[in-house]
Amino acid sequence: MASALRLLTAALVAAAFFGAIEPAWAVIGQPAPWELGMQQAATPVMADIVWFNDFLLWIITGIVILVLALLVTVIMRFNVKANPVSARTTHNTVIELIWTVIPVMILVLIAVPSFRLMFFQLDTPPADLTVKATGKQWFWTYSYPDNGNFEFDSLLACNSDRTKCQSPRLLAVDNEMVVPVNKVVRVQTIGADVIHEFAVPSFGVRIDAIPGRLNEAWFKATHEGVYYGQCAQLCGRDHAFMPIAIRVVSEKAFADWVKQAKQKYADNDAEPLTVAAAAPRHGK
Ligand SMILES: [Cu+2]
Repeated sequence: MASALRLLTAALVAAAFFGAIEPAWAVIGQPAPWELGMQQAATPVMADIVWFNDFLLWIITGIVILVLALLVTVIMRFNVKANPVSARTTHNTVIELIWTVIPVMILVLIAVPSFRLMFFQLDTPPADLTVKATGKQWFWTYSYPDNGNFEFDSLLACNSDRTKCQSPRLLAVDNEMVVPVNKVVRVQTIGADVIHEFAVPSFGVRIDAIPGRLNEAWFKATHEGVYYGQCAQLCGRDHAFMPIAIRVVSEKAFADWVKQAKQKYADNDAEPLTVAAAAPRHGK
């Protein structure tokens, strides 16, 4: 018993320790060693998700402590030794009202910010630009329909047997998706072969890419930088090797990039947007 208690204390101290120094290791937009919480928020939606998570944690903690206290009271005060003659009470209107009304109030307290967050996340505001992300086995193709309609493939930046990879390993890609900072970006997702999922943790974006169905999500990145995500639906052999990398840049840098990208990916223009490529096209 004592050793179990010591183990628990050690675990709690370790958790507090790693929790406390987490920000020192955390790099925005990607996972960090020993990370316990969620990735740092880079969009207003993700900031709200983090807030809601913490809010629920407080409520859950309160409920767990209350239930534990009730259980301990029952065990100590109403066991056969402490209370040999049990009471015959079967109904108590006041307490029945309390244990019905209070949980309902707690649920309402949770439901209001929960629904507000859901609408915030799912209701796309007027978008400044649209990027279409097509999930393919096993890479992403990004199209920019309102910036010249160019498109390009985004592949894992590793050699063929994945012994040498660019950093961050298994997240870096050859051609990043580039978007301007502080702009509402509408992401349309579709699958070209099987179901994939466009998931970027620090943006609070997670939306299926389904063949034959155009899905939509949005984000507004508030800081420049590179943000990483991964395909989040088991989509076959190389599911783990089709990361998402989004570079958020200033408006001017974005305009420059669009100019270059239009030329660089010009030969992709004639291709239909959602046809599955037979093999990843390198070197474009
Ligand atoms: Cu996938």
